[in-house]
This record gives sequence, C-alpha cells and structure tokens, in this order.
Amino acid sequence: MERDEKLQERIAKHPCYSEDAHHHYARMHVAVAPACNIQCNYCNRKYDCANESRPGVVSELLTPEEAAHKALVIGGKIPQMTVVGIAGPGDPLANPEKTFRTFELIAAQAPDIKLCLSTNGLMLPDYIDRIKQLNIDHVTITINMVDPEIGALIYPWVHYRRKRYTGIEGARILHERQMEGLQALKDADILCKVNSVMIPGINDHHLVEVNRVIREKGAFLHNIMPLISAPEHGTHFGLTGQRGPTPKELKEVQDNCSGNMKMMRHCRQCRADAVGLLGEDRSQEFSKEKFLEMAPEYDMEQRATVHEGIEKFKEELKVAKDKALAGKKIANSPKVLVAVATKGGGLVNQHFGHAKEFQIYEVGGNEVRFVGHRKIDQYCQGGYSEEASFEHIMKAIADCKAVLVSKIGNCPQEKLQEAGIKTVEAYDVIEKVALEFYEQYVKELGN
Ligand code: CLF
Ligand code: SF4
Repeated sequence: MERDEKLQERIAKHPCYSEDAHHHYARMHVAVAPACNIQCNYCNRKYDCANESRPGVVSELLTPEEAAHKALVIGGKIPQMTVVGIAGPGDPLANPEKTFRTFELIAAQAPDIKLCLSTNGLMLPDYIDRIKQLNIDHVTITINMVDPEIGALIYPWVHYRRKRYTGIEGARILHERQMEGLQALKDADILCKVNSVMIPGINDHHLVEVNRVIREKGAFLHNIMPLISAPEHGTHFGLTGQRGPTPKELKEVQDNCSGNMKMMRHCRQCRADAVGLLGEDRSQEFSKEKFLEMAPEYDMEQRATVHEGIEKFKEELKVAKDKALAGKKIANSPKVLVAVATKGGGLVNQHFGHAKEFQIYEVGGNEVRFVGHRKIDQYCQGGYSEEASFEHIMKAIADCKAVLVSKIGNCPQEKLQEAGIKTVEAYDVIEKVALEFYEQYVKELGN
C-alpha cells in the first residue's frame, strides 16, 4: 500500500484529523485528568482545559473505570463513535496514571476504538514509549509560540520537575519540551496535530512562524483556534480585556498558513466530556448519573456493520460530488461564501430554525471548499426571542451570499432577502446544492 493510502486509512475514521470523516464519525472525551502543570493566561482552572475545550465549561470528573464504562456504553449506543480522547479537564500528562489506565481499560475491551490524547506538551517527551505501546496514534500538542518572549505573555508560570519557573525562563522550558515532544512523535510515527490559540496582538502574526516550525518538525495538521475570552470566565485575558479574533481575522491567518500544510477548519473547541459528531453535543444524555445506570451493549460486529454502511454512503456521496463538480468551470468568477445548515452526512438536511451553527463553504469556479463554521443562536425557540436570535444569525453570516437549508419559514426568508442573502431549500449533497446556487448567482451577476 502506498504511504499516502496508509495515512488516509489511519485518519479515515477520525473526525478531527479528517474533515471528510467529521460529517460521519463521532468522538467522545472522558474527563479523567484534573491536574495541570502550567498556567495559561486564557485559562481559569475552575473550568476545563481551554487548549482543547470551550472556556467556561465544567465537566464531571470520572475515574478510569467509570470512563471505560462510559466509552463502552456510548460505543454501543452510538456505533459511529470511533475515537475516545482525553483532553482534560486539566492536562492529561500531568495525570499520567489516570490517563494511561483509562486508555488501557478501553483498549482491552474495545480494540476498534481509536485513542487520542491532547496535551500542553510539557511532559510529553517522558511518555512517548508508553503512548506508542498503548497504540495511541493521535496526539495533539497546543503550541502557541516558538519564541519564549512571546510565550512569557501567554504563560505566567510552568511547574517542571518540582520547581516553578516564571516569565521567559518558564516559557523557554515549555517551548523546548514541546519541540522535543513533536520530534519524538515524528520519530515514533505517531500522528501529531498542533493546536494554536490565536491571541490578537500577542501571537497572531507569529502563528505563521509557528506553522513553519511545526511543519518542518513533521506535524500532520495545524488547528488555529480563536481565543474565546469573556470577563465572566475569570481568566487573566478575560479580566484584562484581551479580545479574541473575528472570524475574518482567523480565516486570514489560516489562509496565510494553508500554503504550507493542511489546516484544520472544522474544530468546535469541544468540552472535556464531549460526545457526538463535532457539531453536536450529546454530553447531557450521558451525564454520570445517567451512564452509570446504563449497561454497556458494546458489539464490535454491529459496529463494523454500521461503519461499512457509512463507508458505502461516503462512496455514493463522492460519486454525487464528482458528478456535480465535473466540467463546471466558470471562468473569472468571484469566490463567495455560503452558509449551510446540516445535521451531518455531508448533506444540506437541516431546517433553518433548528440550526445551532452554519457550516461555511467557499464557492468559486468549480471548487466548493469548507472553510469553517459559525455558531448561532437557534432561531426556533418556541416563539421566544426570535428577533434577538435573528440579529445574531445575521451578524454571523453577513458575509455570505446564500443560506442552504432543508426548509425555512417565510418570515426569516424575507428578512434574509432584505439583507441581500438568498435562501436555497434543498435536501441533497452540500457541494451539489452550493454549485447549483453559484451557477445561478454568476448568471445573475452577468445580467
Ligand atoms: Fe478530542 Fe482533540 Fe482528539 Fe479530537 S477534539 S482530543 S483531536 S478526539 Fe477535535 Fe474537539 Fe477541536 Fe479537539 S473538535 S477541540 S480538535
Ligand atoms: Fe488550563 Fe489547559 Fe493551560 Fe492547563 S494547559 S492552564 S488546564 S488551558
């Protein structure tokens, strides 16, 4: 098998490492790792680790045994769940025994599940052998800088080998350990994703350099995430008024890096106890109180059958996409953004009023490219606050030329039209619907 094909196989069912997979496969996190060994200025330790989670969220802490039970329960109930990640609520490698015990238990009982780990990198070089031995094939390091002077603005202290280091000294230790860990992952042939939190005025311009360095060191994927900062989160950045980037600023930095390597644009900054497809959150269905009452019905054969079905569906989807794209070259046409309401499966298949986010696609020539997602307030809330949520929706998609939805009511449709945004109702492959809209759009431009 060619190297590329092998690589594709390794990521094909990982919703974070493969954009294609994220339409079909789900992941779950288990929150078993409470302690952390560094301080990030965007983190309040009352909440989950903000390196791989949304700020301001508190997960229920589990023991390794409870976590393994939860993985088996969910693996039975959601057979398209293919990855279990440990991403908090602190740093997994500041809690190595709990983290590895959890992975051991899951690997023993559910060998078809991929194991995934996310860390700040400080202790990573010490655990590469253990990670390899446990067949953990996906490791994320959060790398916000490759210059300790910038690091000192992000990390007030680092606790390393029983000593606390502050300022540039602390940031240098973290940087050196992250680089060592990255290299060691490459040498061990473990796929590495790098997360970077974009902090305007601190590391926004520097991220292109971070991207260059991590690419040279063999990182597989780069995920630049926006700083989410609010005073009520009680973080240093939140309290000092440090803002996060706008979607436009984020896209610009991602675009500046994308010539160099594959950029992740479908991250949802999910919780340390997230469950489901990346755009959905089913964690409440599996709270500790609930899942401990559920008996695992984990059936590898049934899971394999479901995966086969998904793969077959993906093939059909690909044929439909290729057909839609074939021979549709529209010369010198401008690129436009469209907002898509989808429940997954690569289809336009969600009602405007039910969407909690829109996936954003850029369409131009015969290319349809996923470029990100925008969270919105759900429009249909039983008649309450529709005005307010519509305003929020408009803000989120003001730069889009159309919304592609399975259905939409007359009232929001008219409002969108007034704002110059077309609505397209369809239940079909996203790329196909986007191109059909685009052809019409270009035709109208010409008139
Ligand atoms: Fe979890 Fe992270 Fe593994 Fe994914 S999440 S540990 S790589 S299984 Fe994914 Fe969530 Fe973004 Fe993370 S959407 S925050 S990138
Ligand atoms: Fe918080 Fe995570 Fe940073 Fe630790 S590594 S301080 S838990 S954001």
